[in-house]
Amino acid sequence: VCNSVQYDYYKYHPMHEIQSWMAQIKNEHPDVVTIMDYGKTYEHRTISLLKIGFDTGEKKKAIWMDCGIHAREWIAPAFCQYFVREILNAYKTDSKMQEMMKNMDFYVTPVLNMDGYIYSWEEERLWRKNRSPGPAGCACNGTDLNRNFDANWGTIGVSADCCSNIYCGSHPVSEPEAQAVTYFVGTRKEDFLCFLTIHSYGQLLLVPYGHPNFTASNYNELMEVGLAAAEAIWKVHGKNYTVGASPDVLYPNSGSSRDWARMQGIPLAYTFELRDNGTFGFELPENQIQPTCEEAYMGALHIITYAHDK
Ligand code: ING
Ligand code: ZN
Repeated sequence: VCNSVQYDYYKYHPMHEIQSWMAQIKNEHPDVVTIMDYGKTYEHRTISLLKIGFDTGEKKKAIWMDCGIHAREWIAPAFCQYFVREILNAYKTDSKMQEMMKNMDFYVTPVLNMDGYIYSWEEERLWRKNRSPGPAGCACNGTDLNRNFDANWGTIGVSADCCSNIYCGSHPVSEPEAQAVTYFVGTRKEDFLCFLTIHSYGQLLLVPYGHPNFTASNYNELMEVGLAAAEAIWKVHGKNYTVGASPDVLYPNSGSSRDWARMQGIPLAYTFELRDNGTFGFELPENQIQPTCEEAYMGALHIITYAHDK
């Protein structure tokens, strides 16, 4: 048998390799994986996700996971790829994963901010935002996509200065990458049990809302499930993840995709902030990819299993 080349999950990969990896995953698992294109970046790249689940002919529930909304957080796309490999390995032997893939589809976007990710590889390692130009008269590029969603947009923890790393854009959902998620998830919002958006760094599990004046109606549930997920993470390599709403844990913000998803009625919306705590920050060494992914997988799996069984 002619086996495809082994993909190294414990290295960071440039965008074009991640795209060939997606095609390879689909070719290796044609029965459970499809690729869906659901938008364009500012620079006209096609934003794609992997849809993973058994085609049962029934209407299914869904899980959302996106990685790489911020360009420099390279461990996030690495995690999405690891997550996909793990669930595709698990279902062959694990009856629980089999059951979940019958009842739910996993929608995984390995790199949402593709333009920014490429820019971070080729021009400026610590680039965060997308690559769209600022308003007329502004010399800087880029909007913070995690301040651009229609969730108390522009009210707190943002900047109106287009040179800022937390520039929220000219209006809610002004950016094509935010539009893509808003449209895809918004038109299927009843299907989604869970919305996981993956960032680094800080070792946090953040729950809605980023705005201090609002509390999610299921805040207690979000905290209980988040704390149990943090415990599952801790059990793998002893890393502590802090759970809470961002105003309580760090600082408030508005316009995040997680808050938007919760406002759409998706009950279990979390931001993962993966390793580390600041020693290496965004430039997490490759020898930490494996342990970071192993522990985060157990955390994500806890939330997803809870969402499924509920
Ligand atoms: N952090 C997220 C950000 O958009 C966040 C989430 C918001 C954390 C507010 C803490 C407080 O800023 C990163 N690392 O992108
Ligand atoms: Zn981030």
